[in-house]
Amino acid sequence: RFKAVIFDLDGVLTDTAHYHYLAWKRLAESLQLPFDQAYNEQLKGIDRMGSLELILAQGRRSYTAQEKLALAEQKNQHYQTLIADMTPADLLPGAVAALQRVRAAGLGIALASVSKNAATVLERLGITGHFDYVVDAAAIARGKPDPEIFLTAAQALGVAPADCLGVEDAVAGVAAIKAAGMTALGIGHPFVLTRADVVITSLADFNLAAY
Ligand code: G16
Ligand code: MG
Repeated sequence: RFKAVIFDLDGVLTDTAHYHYLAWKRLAESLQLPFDQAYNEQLKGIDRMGSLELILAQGRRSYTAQEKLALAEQKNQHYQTLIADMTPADLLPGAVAALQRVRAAGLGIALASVSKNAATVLERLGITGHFDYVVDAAAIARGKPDPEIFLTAAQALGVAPADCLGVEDAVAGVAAIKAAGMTALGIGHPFVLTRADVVITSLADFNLAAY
């Protein structure tokens, strides 16, 4: 019943969500700010500057715009060091099979990641060729939970939002899919992704006909 599937990257196709966590943790520790996995849940799918604001909000002092840019750049350097050694072995179980099944069913495939490193990660994973369209994060004005990134992907594929299945591991991402008027497939836990239409543990359980 769908005409296209729009995938998130981090935490769906590969576990860069963990690398983002490690990079933010290193930055938070250098600033002596509290940061743990639970707080990190709120950051998933949130863009770089938005994530930084959430981390800095844990402390008392205020930072100038210039300081914030420098801190975001530090985090990005930690992150780029972590992703430098990624290979196709870093694809999550079922990721390539899911992309192949969507393709075999004749549906369009797009990537909706707010990460400015997404193209690099796709290359390292060797899956760039699976996508009809990859949204340029730099061209997106409003990050998740705003629907803009998913709507941009649907428009580029020439498909109505109602005919799209969005796949997300983040609370903000699921909210963006629903705000776009699409069906949301959550990857993770139903207690966390309460707004998803269906939740599966990983793409290893992906069954297009069931959604
Ligand atoms: C991802 C991550 C976020 C990260 C964002 C920006 O979004 O989930 O944690 O803050 O990218 O990444 P970068 O700093 O590389 O631009 P998504 O949409 O892929 O889940
Ligand atoms: Mg994600």
